[in-house]
Amino acid sequence: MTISRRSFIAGTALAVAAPFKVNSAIAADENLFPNALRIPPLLQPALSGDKKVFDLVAAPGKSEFFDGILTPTIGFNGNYLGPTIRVRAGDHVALRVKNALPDQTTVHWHGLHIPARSDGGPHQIIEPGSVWEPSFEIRQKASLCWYHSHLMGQTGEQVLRGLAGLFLIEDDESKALDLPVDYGVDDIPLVIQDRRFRRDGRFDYLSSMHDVMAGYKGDVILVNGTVAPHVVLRRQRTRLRVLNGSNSRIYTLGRDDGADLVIVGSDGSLLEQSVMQRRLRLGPGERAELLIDMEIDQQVRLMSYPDVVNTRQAGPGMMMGGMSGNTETLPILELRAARLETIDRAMPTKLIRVSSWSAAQAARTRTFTLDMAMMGMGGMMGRGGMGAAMGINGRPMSMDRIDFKVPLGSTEIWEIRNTTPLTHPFHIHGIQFRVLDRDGAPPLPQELGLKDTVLVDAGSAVRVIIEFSDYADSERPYMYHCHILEHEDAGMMGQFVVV
Ligand SMILES: [Cu+2]
Repeated sequence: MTISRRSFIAGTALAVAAPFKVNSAIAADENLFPNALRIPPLLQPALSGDKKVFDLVAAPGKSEFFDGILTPTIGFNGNYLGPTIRVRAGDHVALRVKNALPDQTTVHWHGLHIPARSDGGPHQIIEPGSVWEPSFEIRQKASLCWYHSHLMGQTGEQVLRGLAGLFLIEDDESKALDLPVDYGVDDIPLVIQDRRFRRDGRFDYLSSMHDVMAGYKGDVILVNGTVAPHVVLRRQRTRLRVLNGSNSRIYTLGRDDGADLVIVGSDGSLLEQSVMQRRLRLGPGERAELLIDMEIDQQVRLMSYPDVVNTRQAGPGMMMGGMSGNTETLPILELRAARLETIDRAMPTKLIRVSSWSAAQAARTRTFTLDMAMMGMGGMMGRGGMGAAMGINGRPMSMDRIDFKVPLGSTEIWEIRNTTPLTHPFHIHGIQFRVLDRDGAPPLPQELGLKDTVLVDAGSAVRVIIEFSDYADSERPYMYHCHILEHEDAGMMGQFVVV
């Protein structure tokens, strides 16, 4: 079966679901990945004294995801998403974030260990026409972090329309490993998102109660804002820096040739050693760094596969049964190697040392129980009167309530308990943690690095251990929340201060 590019694209726009419900016939089609992957530009800083100053402008635009069809979007310094900010550990960084939108917004630096006043959560509102100027020092390990809108009650919609970008941190330790670092050449960022489109090209968002309860799912995959992308590789070894920037979809990544993924990094650091796995589950807000060695003329497709374990956990007959796991096969990206500069180096195995803390070091354990409840229409939370009431420990997020105080310098265990029928990605602002255990079992191999977001499956409990260092502020809180953005917007969030 041969589909011309034009009919493929047009078919996608008009009957969006069809081409992306992949089956083996489509997987054999050469035209499945017709579009060159867009690479977000690196943002060049201005230098002011010892500071690197980065300028971002959030503004409305229009994006042509499909030929001849314009989608209203918002972006930073462009129509959709934002440029990549790259810094080094030890840098003094200042940002000037101008809001050229007609609405309020905020910009949260996801994964950064910085003072709460600079965190960009719901309290650091940027009014239309004004400029927000946070500044901080980079005091953490090399990692792929990101930035995105965090406006109270509207994070899901603003991120969906395009308010997100990458924040790369480098350091000497990672440089010494000889990993690929040539941005856009052998160091390729991948922001994976899913979207639904209306016939007029607009994003379709929150059309049903189901979207709020289960989280918004799209039937078109965008990578860096590119539909059906391929990337042509020039070097034998490539580093893929993957962000799940979706509102709620969990991906189970794998290669279509059955070879293992080589995983070298998680959210807030590289791993201690590389991990070989056939599949990698990545929840919203989570990141992974992968290495891939290609041969001349080889093509490899990165796919998202059905997730048998998680689908079984959700179980038949449960209210949310089947919504939690991945039930579909989705094409993400085709890697194409033509002429390659070859290298003669084995894949690295030992990587870096990552600090860790034992349970005995913790001053206390806090428990967080995630709540989802159905309510009648006109319920308490969500836009458009959606009746979903969500919270943590029995109460929905309130901007006026600090849920607890953490003493500066203390080490704590946070136990996240999920008694709901869905998997939730739990994210904590301002720190990087280690996963201590999952239902008492050791963390997954790909979690043996620093993390700020962790998947907590239905009916399970995950314990993470955190050291709260550096930044005390009794007035300005950090957030902790579910990174299914519809859940966050519906109240599955809380606030703490470090004092
Ligand atoms: Cu959730």
